[in-house]
Amino acid sequence: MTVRIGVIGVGMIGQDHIRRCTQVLNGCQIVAASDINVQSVQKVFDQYQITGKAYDNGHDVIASPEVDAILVTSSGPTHEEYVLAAIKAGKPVFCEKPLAVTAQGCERIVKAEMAAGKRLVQVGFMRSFDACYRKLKTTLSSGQLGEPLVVKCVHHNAEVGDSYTTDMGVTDSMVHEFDIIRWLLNDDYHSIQVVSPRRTKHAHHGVQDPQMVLLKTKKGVLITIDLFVNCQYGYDIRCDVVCEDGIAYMPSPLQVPVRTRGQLSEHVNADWRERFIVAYDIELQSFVDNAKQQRVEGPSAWDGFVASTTAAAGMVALTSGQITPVDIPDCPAFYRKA
Ligand code: NAD
Ligand code: ISE
Repeated sequence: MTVRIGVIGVGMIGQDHIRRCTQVLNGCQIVAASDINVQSVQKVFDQYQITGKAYDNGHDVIASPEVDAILVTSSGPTHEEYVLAAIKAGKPVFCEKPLAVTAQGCERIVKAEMAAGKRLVQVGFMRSFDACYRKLKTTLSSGQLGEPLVVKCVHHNAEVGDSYTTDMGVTDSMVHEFDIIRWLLNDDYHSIQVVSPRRTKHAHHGVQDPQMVLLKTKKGVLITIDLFVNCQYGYDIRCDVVCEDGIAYMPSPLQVPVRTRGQLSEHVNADWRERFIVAYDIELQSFVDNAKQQRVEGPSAWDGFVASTTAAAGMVALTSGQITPVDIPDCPAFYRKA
């Protein structure tokens, strides 16, 4: 069976996912797509020689009887509406992060999915599909380094566009760390603080960049996130875990360090597309394979809710500069993993 996919939003990641569904993955076909700028849909269809229906409204994609499963890749504030509509239509939906831009929006999705009685939502947190994070988790789980004490994360983008705001540092970029560190440590957050250093001259007017976040987990692990979204030199994601009996450093994706002409150098990825290319392939192939079996796995609406709740506390902390509690309710049995 081929899973017939409808895509909502054909911006940067929407196009990249259309490329992978068309040229990389097995068992799926793009049959429809929408964007508020409908001409861009036809352009993407032409680029990948797709014969599909172009709509100017995401609800038409969801309602189409030709569409089995939905990819929501439009801008963050539009996600909630489309994910709720997909749940109502009973169609599996892969939604790029953030699941919704508010914790309340994520909670509405969680409630709608539980009322539907089965998982329909996978959130586009791709890092748990990345080989480097998986190796790090295997090392930590082996117990050879003792208990984790401190996690040092780096999240650097070369640059961001004009529409990027200070808040997005927390709600759009650091949500990846909020999700992956919970997954890595099997722990939940207790508090968050955001510290704002001197601003870079490269930030667009008014944007606080860099930002430094300190999170504490319920077990007392301290996490630092060094976010710098206009670092200029490339896309750099790092994660070092200081444990009782040693330190685990997340490896880099396969790179060959080179010594030549008096220099030692190593390629730095240009952007998230390059750094996580394989992880995106695996997460979407898994969505497609599961959709064939009428099921959904991977990062859940609950994971999306926890990340956005942590981001909401981060927003309070950003304004106050104070250590702010992160209040996450108990995970419902519906989402508890075996
Ligand atoms: P983008 O601005 O390039 O694309 C967004 C697209 O959505 C645009 O084409 C816009 O016209 C369209 N759009 C806006 N409102 C719409 C609506 N109501 N219906 C249909 N289309 C609509 O942004 P992007 O970088 O592609 O990001 C899109 C989403 O993907 C964001 O939520 C972002 O956080 C997420 N993202 C995730 C990753 C990742 O690493 N997982 C990377 C990049 C972006
Ligand atoms: C972007 O939206 C992503 O999700 C990237 O993975 C992240 O690194 C970047 O900071 C975000 O803006």
